Amino acid sequence: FPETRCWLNSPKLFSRLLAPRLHDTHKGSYGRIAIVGGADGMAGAPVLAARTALYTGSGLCYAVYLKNPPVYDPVTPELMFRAAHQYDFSSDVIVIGPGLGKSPVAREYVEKTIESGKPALFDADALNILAESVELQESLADRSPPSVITPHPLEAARLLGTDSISIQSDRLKAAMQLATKFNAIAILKGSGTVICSPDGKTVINPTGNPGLATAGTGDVLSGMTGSLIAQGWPAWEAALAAVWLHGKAADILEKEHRGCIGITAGEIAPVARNLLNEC
Ligand code: NPW
Ligand code: AMP
Ligand code: MG
Repeated sequence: FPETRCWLNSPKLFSRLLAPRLHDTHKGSYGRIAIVGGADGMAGAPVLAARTALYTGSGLCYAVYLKNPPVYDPVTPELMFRAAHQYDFSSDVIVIGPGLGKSPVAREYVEKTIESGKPALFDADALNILAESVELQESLADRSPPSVITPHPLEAARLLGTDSISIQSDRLKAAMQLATKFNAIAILKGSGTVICSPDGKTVINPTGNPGLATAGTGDVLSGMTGSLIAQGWPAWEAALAAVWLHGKAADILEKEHRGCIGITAGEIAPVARNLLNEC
């Protein structure tokens, strides 16, 4: 891996990509993002992702549910909720997977996302659905707009038809295989997240801590990555920056709480907001 970089200097990356907001500007200038997911029992996952998108600067954030969308989120009433049949794929970026489930209608929305012509991020159950369909895998590999996939080691194992021990035994190789097979930026999550592009760029992220080993942190990462893409960042830079920012926010929370026990996923986005504003 000649191009592997074992560290990132993302604040520099941010200052290059985060243009100061003009005074004469409006929400339409900062992108529209849709998060598709939220099957029964996992209604919180799209909310975590969509709140994160809001906190990291997206102009308009939609959470799209296959059925029974919540009426509103009392903590962030800025979010807009849609039932899937009301969603027309016109957002600037689609994040699909947080709490999506694996129903036939979930599969249909993964297929529609692949065919949407929009930058798209596939996470969680969208990856599990892809793992079970060679047809969907081929259409993902054939699409032209940027794709990002964000598997944890078990999801990566399902995608590559192996087990998580093999994935963990050579994480760089696994990330490269994922990026090549799916023609997507692959974010192989876990301690030392590996980010790989289909053209062979590979980076290992230095931020983050075991406090992130808790429910919903992956859903937050998918919202954060999608949010930067919705705001016009190139997908590669968005992936690098979001992974760095997500881990750095957790490192700040670890200091604040005097340890990494009990960090909750919902705390990450407000800290990431402060980091972005400081850049
Ligand atoms: P083990 O236990 O080691 O064999 P699943 P999920 C492994 C939604 N959520 N290193 C580990 O396997 C998601 O969005 C909803 C090594 C672990 O047990 C999905 O749609 C929430 N191994 C859905 O739930 C909050 C690792 O993977 C197994 C690893 C299911 O997603 C929670 C879990 O994988 C959740 O986000 C690592 N770093 N990380 C909500 N509030 O609505 C993971 N593993 O079985 O695919 O389940 O990831 O929980
Ligand atoms: P998920 O399993 O999809 O909820 O994603 C978990 C998130 O937490 C990913 O961004 C992982 O990289 C991160 N994470 C989990 N465990 C650790 C760890 N021990 N060190 C650093 N990051 C972690
Ligand atoms: Mg996850």
